[in-house]
Amino acid sequence: MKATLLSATTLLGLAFAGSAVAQGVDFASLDADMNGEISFEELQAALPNIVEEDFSVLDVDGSGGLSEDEFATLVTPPSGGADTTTSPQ
Ligand SMILES: [Ca+2]
Ligand SMILES: [Ca+2]
Repeated sequence: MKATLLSATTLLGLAFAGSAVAQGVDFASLDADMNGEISFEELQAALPNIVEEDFSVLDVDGSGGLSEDEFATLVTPPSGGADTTTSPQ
């Protein structure tokens, strides 16, 4: 099964979220209950502007939480990388 394609709108949202994540939020700190996945509520605690639509796109396997791999999608720009507005620290 192919993963849901990211819409342009979603990409804009993720770019915003990604910049917030880049400000020092990591997987371990987001996973408040340490169950190995980041729930929508856990993600929303760090990214108040994230919407369930974005979350469901990130949750590729539909488990209801983001694994580390799925979370990596949030912090790593999708293929292409033409938009390099985030400068390396
Ligand atoms: Ca969790
Ligand atoms: Ca998942």
